[in-house]
Amino acid sequence: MTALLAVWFLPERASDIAREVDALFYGLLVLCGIIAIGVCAAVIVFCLRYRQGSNATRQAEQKTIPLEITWSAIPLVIFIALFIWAGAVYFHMSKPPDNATEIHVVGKQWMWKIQHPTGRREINEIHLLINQPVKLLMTSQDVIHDVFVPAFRTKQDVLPGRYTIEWFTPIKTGDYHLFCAEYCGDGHSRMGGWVHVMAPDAYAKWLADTSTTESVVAAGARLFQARGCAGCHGPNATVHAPPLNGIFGHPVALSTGKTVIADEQYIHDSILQPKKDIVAGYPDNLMPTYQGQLGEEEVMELIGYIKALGSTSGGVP
Ligand code: HEC
Ligand SMILES: [Cu+2]
Repeated sequence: MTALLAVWFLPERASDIAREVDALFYGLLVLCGIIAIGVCAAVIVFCLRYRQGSNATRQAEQKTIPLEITWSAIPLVIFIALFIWAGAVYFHMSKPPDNATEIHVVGKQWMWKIQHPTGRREINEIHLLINQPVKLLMTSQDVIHDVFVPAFRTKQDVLPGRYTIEWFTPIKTGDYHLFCAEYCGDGHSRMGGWVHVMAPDAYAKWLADTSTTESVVAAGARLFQARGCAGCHGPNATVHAPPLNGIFGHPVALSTGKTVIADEQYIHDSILQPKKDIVAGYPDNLMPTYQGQLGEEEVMELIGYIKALGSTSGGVP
């Protein structure tokens, strides 16, 4: 039945989450519909029964407490159930599986810049393999944008200076519209493109196209040398800087006594605003800021490289 309704009202369902989102949507729609019909019916019945001149009793009800408890308790149970249902869908949408392919997305007025782990870049287009979970690591280099793929039922703001993620598993081959869903200036309506979900053989053919030069990790490694990071963080550095091997995903003690997990945002901020969080036991004025010197795409490549560094102790090789 919901499949039939989806055909009528909603765009195609091309991701695994779409089914859950639609079920929730129709659940709410049916519930609201039942309540709306009930209220309208009550209005009509009361209009007729208590119309001027009718001889219905107009005396106030004496014992109203049981009635009030009933009409409070029933909606409470229904709303808590809805909360749990929606919460379950929300948590599913916010936690990408470990085997998800990570794709970098940078929004700017007015285009989407995409980079695959292989290093391959695209603009306003994303080629994906069917049934392979995808995690988009997203940021903006100017104003707030928003990645919206109706067929996947996923939508997430993309913010300057901050990372957000969006993940899904495409389950149907085809071309699906990609929109920017946050008004971002003149060219907003043109800021969109296509997501191409491909079968394994077509995807392999697309991948084999050799326009790719270096992988994200290789590009990050190159930047790490070229931008002087290795001069301080490398194994032969004479400077007192923390080694970066294996820090990703692990706790870091800060000079304030707090401990944070070294996630993408932490590393991003360490590079662009090094004064924000100082690692305990290290000088606070040594690491230069790369604000204005490294673009968001380059910072993402550096993060890709730092993520890939093994957990061996000592400096960066
Ligand atoms: C002049 C030396 C120097 C250079 C160049 C430098 N860093 Fe640092 N970096 C430091 C020092 C010192 C710290 C520790 C103090 C702090 O947190 O600011 C640090 C901290 C960090 C941290 C946090 C480490 C942790 O253990 O939590 C990261 C990530 C980082 N740097 C990445 C980079 C990257 C990427 C580059 C190149 C784009 C770079 N650094 C260039 C000296 C340097
Ligand atoms: Cu936009």
